[in-house]
Amino acid sequence: MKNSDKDQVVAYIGLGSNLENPAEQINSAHAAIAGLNDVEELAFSSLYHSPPMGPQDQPDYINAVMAIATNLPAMDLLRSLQHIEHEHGRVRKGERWGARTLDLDLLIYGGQQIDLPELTVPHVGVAERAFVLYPLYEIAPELLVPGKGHIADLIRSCPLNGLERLA
Ligand code: PH2
Ligand code: MG
Ligand code: MG
Repeated sequence: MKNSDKDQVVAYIGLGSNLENPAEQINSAHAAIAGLNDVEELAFSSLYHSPPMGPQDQPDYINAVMAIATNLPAMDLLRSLQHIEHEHGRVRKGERWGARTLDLDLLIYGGQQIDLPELTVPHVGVAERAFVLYPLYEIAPELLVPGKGHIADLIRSCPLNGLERLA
């Protein structure tokens, strides 16, 4: 079901890739998200290079964060993001934190806190992962992360862990 315009929310999406030309995967996913019905792009961060969190026998990642305004309910947005992951050759192998061509995480959906088997918002990574927090801070330095606090405070207790912003 589609929400009406008055239900438009600002949402933030985390993008990550470490296979098959990661920068290209991120740029292509950016275009695919911007092209979704009922989604309007508000901002897109720089690309960031980051060492893998989790298993170390995998390539480094490219990460970015995108802000959108959308009328899509959170679960519909999640489905659309999963569809884009699939189109980019994402194969779910069941290995936690393993390599992937494209990972799209719904980080924040308006002021909502969602706790469903399939969807936790804000995303668990928002408060503690440098490759999420720093790109998010770049495009939303005043953001209040629902249930977690002001982004400036979260950044202060989050070391860079090798994260580098690409020119
Ligand atoms: N995503 C993971 C696992 N590890 N490491 C980095 N640097 N960036 C990611 O996006 C990432 C990760 C699972 O989603
Ligand atoms: Mg992820
Ligand atoms: Mg994911």
